[in-house]
Amino acid sequence: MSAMSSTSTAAVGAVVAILILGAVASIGYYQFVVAPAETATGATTATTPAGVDCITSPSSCVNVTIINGAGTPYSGYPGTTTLFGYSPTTITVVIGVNNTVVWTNEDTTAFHTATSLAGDPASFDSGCLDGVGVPCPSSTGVSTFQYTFTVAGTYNYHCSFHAWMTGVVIVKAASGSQASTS
Ligand SMILES: [Cu+2]
Repeated sequence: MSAMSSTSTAAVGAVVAILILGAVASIGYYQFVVAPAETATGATTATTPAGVDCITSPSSCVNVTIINGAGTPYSGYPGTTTLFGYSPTTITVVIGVNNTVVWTNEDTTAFHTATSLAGDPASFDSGCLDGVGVPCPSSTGVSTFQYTFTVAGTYNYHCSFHAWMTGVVIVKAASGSQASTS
């Protein structure tokens, strides 16, 4: 009897442990996935601006795909020397019209980022975006990144993990309100 009792005690302990882990995971899911703007440090970031819902307002947004095979240079285009990773590689957006860009990692071979480079008019960084079946080392289940450009200019960006992955976002001022240089 005592053996059975200790077995069921252990079973109860395991269930309790699983429940606690589940609660922790749920809190983590809420903090980092459901409410990414409220980071664990309490700092708000500019990476998920409020007010732009690309699902309900797709015309406000431009989609960029991180293509399958981007983690291996040239693999997507046998025989070419063209560097690649983002599709379209170069996009042009207009402030107030379609200046929210959504990157989605569709690569089944690697996780990636979309990260601005020094000299850009403003900075952005997706952080690690999960690949399809390829979670980031500290994955929170995020494979898309949305950023709204509010400063006109040309942005060169890259993947922090793969130097050959580069892209360009050309941001134009809204027509009739050219940016002043004075
Ligand atoms: Cu990459």
